[in-house]
Amino acid sequence: MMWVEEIETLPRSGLESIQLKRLQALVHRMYDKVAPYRVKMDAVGVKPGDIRSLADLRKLPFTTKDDLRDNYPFGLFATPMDDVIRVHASSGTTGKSTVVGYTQADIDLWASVMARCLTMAGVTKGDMVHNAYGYGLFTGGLGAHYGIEALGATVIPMSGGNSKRQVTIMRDFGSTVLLSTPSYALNLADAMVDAGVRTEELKLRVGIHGAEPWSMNMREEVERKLGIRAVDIYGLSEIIGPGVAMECLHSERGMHILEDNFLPEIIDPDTLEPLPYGETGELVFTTLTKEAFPLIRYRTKDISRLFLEPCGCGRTLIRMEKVMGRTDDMLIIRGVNVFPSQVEHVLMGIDGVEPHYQIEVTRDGSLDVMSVLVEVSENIFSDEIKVLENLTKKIQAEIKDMLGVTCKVKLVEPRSIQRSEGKAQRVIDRRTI
Ligand code: DLL
Repeated sequence: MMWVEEIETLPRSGLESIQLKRLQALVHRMYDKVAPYRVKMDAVGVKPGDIRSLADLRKLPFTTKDDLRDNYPFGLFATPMDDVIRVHASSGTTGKSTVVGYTQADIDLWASVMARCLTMAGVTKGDMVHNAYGYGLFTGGLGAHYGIEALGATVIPMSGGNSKRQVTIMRDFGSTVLLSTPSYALNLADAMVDAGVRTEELKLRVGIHGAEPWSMNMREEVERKLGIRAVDIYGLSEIIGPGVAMECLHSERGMHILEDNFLPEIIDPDTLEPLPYGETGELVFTTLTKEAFPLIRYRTKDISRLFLEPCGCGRTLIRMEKVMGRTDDMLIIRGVNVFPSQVEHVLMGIDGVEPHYQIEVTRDGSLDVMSVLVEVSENIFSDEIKVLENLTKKIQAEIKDMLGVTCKVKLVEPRSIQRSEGKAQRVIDRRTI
């Protein structure tokens, strides 16, 4: 039972009435139990009783990463520590890590949303699920693990790393489903080639990849190299971990949000005004059902779009578009806004280029210089200089065409860019401001 039909196919009105009831209870609880949030509500003069409709959500103050940092580590927890049975943490690029907590009910909720996500990808209790998300403070490994067990499938708790062994186990145990970051999936594809294992020797059917942005072209690479169908999964520690939204096998684009638990909004990151469905902006979530670490209007910094068009799978849950960037990973190169995922999209559309790249930004005097390091395939690398030169020019021209920035392109040997076991590091910004 992990397709909760009565919830997932509800007409909007039915779903919204569930959301409203849960929201009202949440706001009361947060106001009573979480002092920093009460202070914020008082500052704007909102009382829990003011939330009479879902539209009243906009009256409530946002929560940001700074709020989490200011109350580090446990200051925003809404239950006594005695009731908290697990913590996770994610390390940000700067400063303190973000700490999140779970009660037993939260862990059960997490397992059930994750199991519902797996179901969207066609995973059933008959599957052998190879879980290569990192175990530990990162939410990926353990979050997926409990979901796989709740579904009744068999979990292989691999965690990341030791790719050679992963390939052997995948083959010997007959793994049918792979869970990993998209960059690590490609890493495993390389390891397969090294070990001389062909895709036909594996039983892999579907890959469930998330935790970092990946372009549609990258998806094709993963599908081709592993001989699988690859789908997107989205989540973040603050909201629960993996299991917030998931692409089903019918969705041409976008992921279903489990909005009976996670209420989404899109806002304009500058004016902070909510945007209508269909418009692109910053994704904001309110957790409707969590106990230990609920959040109201948490600004994710992820850029997406919400849309209600019906999906072939029959679910009425709203969908969010693939996250291709964050408000804080946008590079400004000589005044032009550049997202790493746009560079990836260009690269993956060019023959002879491998899906491994890094963007380095430096400053020459007062001028930003963007260099793209990209691996080329073995046969191209050993080809004549002329071929390499032409490829360099082609990449430069296509990036200029698509993004409007001139960049340096450096073709590097196969396997020379550092491989990730979890999230790939795509950008090295060496500018000092
Ligand atoms: O990455 C949770 C997760 C684990 C999701 C495994 C999916 C699979 P954090 O480490 O807190 O949590 O990082 C959350 O990663 O705000 C996004 O910027 C990014 N992210 C997560 N999933 C996707 C995705 C986990 N499918 C942050 N596409 C989020 C693009 C994603 N970015």
